[in-house]
Amino acid sequence: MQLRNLAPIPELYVSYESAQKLKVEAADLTSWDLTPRQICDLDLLMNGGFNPLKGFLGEDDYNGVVENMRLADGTLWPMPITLDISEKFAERVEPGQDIALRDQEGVILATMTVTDKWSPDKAREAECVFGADDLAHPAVNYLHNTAGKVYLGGPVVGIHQPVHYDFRARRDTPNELRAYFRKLGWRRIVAFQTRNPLHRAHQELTFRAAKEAQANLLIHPVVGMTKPGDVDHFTRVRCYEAVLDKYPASTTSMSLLNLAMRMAGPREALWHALIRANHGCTHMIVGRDHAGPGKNSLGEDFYGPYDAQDLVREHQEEAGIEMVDFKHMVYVQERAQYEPADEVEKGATVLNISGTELRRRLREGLEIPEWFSFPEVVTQLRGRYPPRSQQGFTVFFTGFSGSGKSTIANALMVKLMEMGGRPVTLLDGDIVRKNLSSELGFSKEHRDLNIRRIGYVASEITKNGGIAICAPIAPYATTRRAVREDVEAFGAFIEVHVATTIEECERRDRKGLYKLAREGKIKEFTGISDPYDVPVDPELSVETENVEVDHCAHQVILTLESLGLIAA
Ligand code: PPS
Repeated sequence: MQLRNLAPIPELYVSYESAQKLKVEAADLTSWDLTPRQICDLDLLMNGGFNPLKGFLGEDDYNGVVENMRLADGTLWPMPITLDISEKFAERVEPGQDIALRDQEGVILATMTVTDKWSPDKAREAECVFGADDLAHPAVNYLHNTAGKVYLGGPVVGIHQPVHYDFRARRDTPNELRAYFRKLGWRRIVAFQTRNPLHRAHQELTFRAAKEAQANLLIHPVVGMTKPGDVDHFTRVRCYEAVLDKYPASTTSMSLLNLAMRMAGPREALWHALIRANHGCTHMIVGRDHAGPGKNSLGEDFYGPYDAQDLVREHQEEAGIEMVDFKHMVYVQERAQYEPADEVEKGATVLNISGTELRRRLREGLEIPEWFSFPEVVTQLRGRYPPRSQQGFTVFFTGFSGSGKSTIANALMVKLMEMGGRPVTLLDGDIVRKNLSSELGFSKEHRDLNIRRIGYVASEITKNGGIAICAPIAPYATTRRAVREDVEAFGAFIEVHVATTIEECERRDRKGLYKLAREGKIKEFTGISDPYDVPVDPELSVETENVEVDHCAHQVILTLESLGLIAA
C-alpha cells in the first residue's frame, strides 16, 4: 500500500515542451528580477515544498495568514510568502497582467498572473508574524529596510528550477525525497532542521530522537538564507558530510533545503513542520527556542523557550507531522558520554561549550576537546575561522598630506614582509590615485568614492588572508567608518592616525602643495581649504615630530602583536 506521505505531491512546473514554448512567449512580458530571498521562496513554491500554495499570496490569503495563520479558505499556513516589489515597478503592473519572474542572471524561472496588488501594513505584519515591530529582529529589519513597499500576489507557472552549482547531488525536491524514501522502504522519517554545524551533542540527540520515534533520520539543513552572521553553508555542508559517517549505516540520510528562514520562532517551527511533511517526513525534531532570532532591542528574548514546541504540538495533527521534543544533551564527564540533561545523576560533572566560547577558541586557536566535536568538523571550522595570527587584516593610516603616512606605511610593509607568513599589499594614496582612481578629483563625492574603492580592495585582501596597508588622507570620519565595517566582516581593522599637525606638514611642504594651496592654486586642499575629521578613537595615534620613522612603524607592530594578529 502506498503511504500518503510518500505519494507524489503537486508541483507548479509545466512539462518540458510547454516550458520551452512559455519561455519564448514570456520574453515579451514585463519582468521582475527576483531578490535572493524571493528565489528561495519561488524554488519551494514551484517544487511543492510550500504545498498547498499555488503562488505568491494574494491580499485575502495574506491577511488571513498574518492574522490567524490561515489562508482565506481556512488552510493552516503560518508564514506570509509575498512578492515584494518597488513602487516604481508597481506602476508598470496591474491585476490581470502576466509577468515574468527572472533570476539575477535574467533567466526566466516562472510566469505569474497578477491577481492582487496592494501596499501592506508592515508594522501590523511585524507585530502579528514576528511578535514585535522591532528592528532587532532580522526579518522585521528585512521587512522595513529591504523588502519593497508594494506586494503582488497571484498563481505561478513554473518554467525552470533555480540553478545551483554547489552540492548538486545533495539537493532534492520534495518528490525526489519521497521517491528516495519509497525506494529504500523508509516509512517513518524524522527530520532534523538545522542552520548550524553539528557537533557530538547534536549527533546524539538526533540519533536518540530517531530511535524514540522508531524512524529513519533525515538531516535537513537550510542552505538558502539563515541568520546573518551564521557559518556559511559551504563550510556547514562539509561538516555535515563528516558527521553523516557517525550514524549507523543505512539509518540516516542528508538533503539540503533551499529555504530562506525568517527566524520567526513558533510560527517558523510550524512552517518548518509543514515543509517537512511536504518532503515526506512523518516526524520533526523541535528544540528549545527553535529558529530564535536572538535578543530584542531591550535585550530580552523575542519568544519563550518552549513557545515553538507548544505551537507545533497544538497543530501537529492538522499539519500531518508529529513533533519529537528536542532532548537537551549534556556531556557527563564521569560516564564519558552524552545524556539528556534531565537524566543526569545528581553530583555528576556536566561539561559544556557555548557557541560564544567555541568562537573564542577558534579565534584564538585554542583546543576544542574531542568530547565536544568530531575532529573532522573542527578541521573544517578551523579552516574557515583560522586563529587571529593567520587571519587577514587591514592597517589604515589617515592624516594630512605630508604627515608621513606613506613613509611609515612603507617601513611597516617591509617589516611585515621580513616576518613573512602573509602577503602584504600597500594601497598608498598617491599610488591608488594613479591606478584605481585616476579619473577622480578632490570633491567630497570623489574623495568618498576613492576611499570606498580602497576599502573594497582592502576587504577583499583581508577576506583572503592577506595584509592590506592603506595610506590615504581619508579626511571624513563617516567614510572611514564605512570602510571599517566593510573590512571587519572579514578580519581586523586597525586605524592609525598619523597625528602630525597641519602647521608641521605645511612647514615641511615636501611636495610644495601647501604653498600652492595657500595661493589658491589648488582648491579644496585638506587642512587648508577642506576639512579633516580628527579620528576620535583610533587603534593607534602616532606622533612624527622628532621621532624616527622606524620607531613609528615599530609602534604599529607592537599594536598588531597586542591584538594577537602577529606572533610576539
Ligand atoms: S583622499 O582625500 O583621501 O581621497 O586623498 P588621497 O587619495 O590620499 O590623495 C592625497 C594626495 O593627493 C595630493 N593632493 C591633494 N591632497 C589633498 N587635497 C587636495 N586638494 C589635493 N590635491 C592633490 C596630495 O599630494 C596627497 O598626497 P599625500 O601622500 O597625502 O601627501
